[in-house]
Amino acid sequence: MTNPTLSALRWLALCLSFLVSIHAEERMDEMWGESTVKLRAADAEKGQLFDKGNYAMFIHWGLYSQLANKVDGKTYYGIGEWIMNPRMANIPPEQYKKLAGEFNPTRFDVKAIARLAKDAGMKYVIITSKHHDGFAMYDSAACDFNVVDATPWKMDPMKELAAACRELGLGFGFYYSHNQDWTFPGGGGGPKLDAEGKPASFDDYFLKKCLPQVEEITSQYGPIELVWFDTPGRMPKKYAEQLVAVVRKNQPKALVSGRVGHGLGDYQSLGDMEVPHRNIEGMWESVDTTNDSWAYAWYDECWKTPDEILRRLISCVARGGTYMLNIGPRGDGSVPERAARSLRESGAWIHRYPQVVYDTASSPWKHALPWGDVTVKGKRLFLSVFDWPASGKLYLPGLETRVVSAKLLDGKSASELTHERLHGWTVVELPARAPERLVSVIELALEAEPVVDTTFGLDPNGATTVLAEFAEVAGAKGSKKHWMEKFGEWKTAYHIHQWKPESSVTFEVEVLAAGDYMVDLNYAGEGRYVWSVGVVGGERIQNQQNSSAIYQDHPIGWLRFPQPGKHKVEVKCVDGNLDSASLRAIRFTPVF
Ligand code: JFZ
Repeated sequence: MTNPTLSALRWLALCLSFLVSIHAEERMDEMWGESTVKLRAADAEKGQLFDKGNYAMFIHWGLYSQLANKVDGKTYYGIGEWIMNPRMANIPPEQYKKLAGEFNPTRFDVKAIARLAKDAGMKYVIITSKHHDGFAMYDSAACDFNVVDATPWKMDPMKELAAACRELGLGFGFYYSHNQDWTFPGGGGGPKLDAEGKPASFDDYFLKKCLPQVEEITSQYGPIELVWFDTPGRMPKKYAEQLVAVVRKNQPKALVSGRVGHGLGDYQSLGDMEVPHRNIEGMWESVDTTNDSWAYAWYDECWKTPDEILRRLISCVARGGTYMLNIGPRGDGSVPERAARSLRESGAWIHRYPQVVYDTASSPWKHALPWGDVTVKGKRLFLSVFDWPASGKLYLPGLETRVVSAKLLDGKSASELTHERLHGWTVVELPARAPERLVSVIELALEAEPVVDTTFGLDPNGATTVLAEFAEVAGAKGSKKHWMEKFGEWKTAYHIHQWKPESSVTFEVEVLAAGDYMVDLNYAGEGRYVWSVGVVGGERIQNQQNSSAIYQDHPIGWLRFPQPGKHKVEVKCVDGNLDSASLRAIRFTPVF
């Protein structure tokens, strides 16, 4: 005989779980714009915003923001949150700590910032809880060098910001500098002696401040999306393991950034300000900033346009990653209006084309195309056209799956486009005018999931650049190089160097038609170089051009491709200072 109460309870539980799943589906619908997300019961929430939202707001805000890179009337160029560091203004810790007494950001508006992230199309917000300077931007019992105890403002912005984000269906999380702490004795890069003049160890910092603060930020601000640990340096693994354990204990559904160190993160964090050129497997993110500094810098008006934001976001998602874009509020808490405008305008586009960015798969071409990039949902390809062809034709190389239909989207409706196959290329007829000022989208419906030959097709409409990282290198070396434009403003390039007379660098390309193409080489070096460029089995050209310390395009000449199809193009450096020669790309422009 069944127990009527028990069966009623079971029925109730079943109904509740069903309602929860509908709510979750609706919530996901609301978040992704369409219910393509199948929630995994086990971790329905863990990493969904990261892995399918693909776009987040980063915020660098602290005492450094009020300096805005100017100290005693002198401007220090570079990333503002490093202003106290010896490599910037070299402010002694005790002098820096006095800044807290002036911090009164009355214009910090949590609802406006959450609304900006929402309007931007971002799915969660990650804000600096404690950067390398050691100042906690939340009410910390572990250390009184914090925004409530040490400032006239006496407010904890994080509780309200977390609530404002949740109200708008946004995730929330923290950046935390776990190794570097320049004002706490024993912290990485911090004082070596404590207030009593006794030597301070890293253990002192870790046990008195770091570990308790990570406990605080993961237990006092509700559910968080992720903890963005940063710059582990040479922090021993045991410390990182303890921090990860705290996150797992308090926030089982939160992700831990790759920069926690020792491979303990849930995903890979790429170097700063870098969008990769080839697809990367697994969960990873690019972090970038709306100008060139993470924290507010008075002089930095070098804002990314809405178009640049969309191109970097779409290409990051097309490579398989998540794009986290930073704003640096001023010392008074206000958000630079130009940054906000770029975020809103690019966000308005995202709200019209959610299917291009959210819950999409990476491009089967595994690299960008000359005119734009591609994201995928099952049998649908979204061609994001950054540069609209004046010829009225869009050329898509290598797609081996049959195209059932082609449509031009305009955010509200779709218009059919004619398309044909030509020597293995898909050619789509386009109207003269692009429907969008920023990025226009063509949707291709395929008869099956896309199968693609990823060879670089040389666009008949115009220039195609093939980066050195896609070349076969013999007798030279290909590797990534990083440099700083201004301090902390990192740039990345893959280059081919250590040339020898017998070095051979080969690019495989495909042409739709036989004909002449103008060849340019993008390189840096010292003095003049003689380059030889040849189609294997065909014409070879040679020319001498000068060079400079920065990468520039140099014309080599017209090169003939004898017939349609695939060709190998070999580049040799025949003469010049081979030790300094650094090749970054080759560019082909059809000559008709
Ligand atoms: C770090 C911080 O030092 C910086 O202030 C900012 O917060 C940034 C987001 O993160 O800077 C880094 C860390 C790692 C790399 C580059 C800059 N990296 O791995 O190339």
